[in-house]
Amino acid sequence: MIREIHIFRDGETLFEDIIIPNIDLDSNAVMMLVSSSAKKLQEWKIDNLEIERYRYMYMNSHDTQFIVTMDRQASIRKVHEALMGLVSKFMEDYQDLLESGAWKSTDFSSFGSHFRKIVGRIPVKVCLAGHGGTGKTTLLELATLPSQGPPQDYVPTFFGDKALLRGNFDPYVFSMFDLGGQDRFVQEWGKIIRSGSMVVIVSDSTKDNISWTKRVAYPVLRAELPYARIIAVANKQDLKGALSPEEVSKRLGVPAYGMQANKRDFRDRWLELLRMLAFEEIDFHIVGDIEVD
Ligand SMILES: Nc1nc2c(ncn2[C@@H]2O[C@H](COP(=O)(O)OP(=O)(O)OP(=O)(O)O)[C@@H](O)[C@H]2O)c(=O)[nH]1
Ligand SMILES: [Mg+2]
Repeated sequence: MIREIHIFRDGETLFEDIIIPNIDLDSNAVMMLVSSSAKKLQEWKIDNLEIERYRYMYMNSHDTQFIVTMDRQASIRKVHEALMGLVSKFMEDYQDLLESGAWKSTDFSSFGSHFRKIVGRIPVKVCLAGHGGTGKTTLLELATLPSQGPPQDYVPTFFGDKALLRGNFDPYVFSMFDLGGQDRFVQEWGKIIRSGSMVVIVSDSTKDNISWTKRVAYPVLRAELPYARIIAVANKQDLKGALSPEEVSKRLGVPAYGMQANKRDFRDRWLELLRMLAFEEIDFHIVGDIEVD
């Protein structure tokens, strides 16, 4: 997922668009560092710098530095292509201005719509993980097949499934990866979840399921997606004896949100949870930082 773009020339900011603010790092200091390194790059060469859970991908063209901030975990190849596309478009529109010196008094804000359009072309990968029968496919269909209503029967997912989800997430579009949670499929997760930006761990809010999640699911997620964002869904809140979301949170070491995925009424809540996770407006964790007893 691409989070920000900054374009600099002669130490001045020509354009910037911050879709999700970075609350962890001193962005000005990072931009100073990265832009000074970008200045030394040959025309059309791309390099990148990783810091914590972020990746700064940068390029230099016509003495102008382009820096895209992305999730460290997301696909480098796709963002690489996006950056090339962005710089080509920028040069198409503004190369003459840059060469004439008129750039100092130019308003580059109309570049924002191109930027956001290109951001929307890379679906943000969201992984639904959890044991068999906890409600992952129910959640997928609750989100992506609104007219049909969530499934009431349990049909185990083989390997995994995926579907595109558009919603109130502009400029982002989500690619929802629904993993097969039966034990024999968990060994396949590593391949399926690669370059995921966000993980939703689905629990049926029972003690047994939570211990399975910690023992079986966490090691795979840690190995493959250490920098991804994660929340938990404490599903099946309607069942007698279901642990409360607070209790599920505490035991899983990840903020958990209550859900009843088999009820249509919960669709808005589910979509809003995904939106808030994407824009970092709710409490979440980073996979590699999960602490469990
Ligand atoms: N009572 C109750 N049942 C639910 C809830 N959410 C889902 N279910 C049911 O639980 C079962 C779960 O099925 P799936 O969503 O297919 O489970 P899954 O996690 O995809 O399982 P695998 O594909 O094997 O990993 C279905 O029968 C759902 O209707 C809920 O909140 N409450
Ligand atoms: Mg399933």
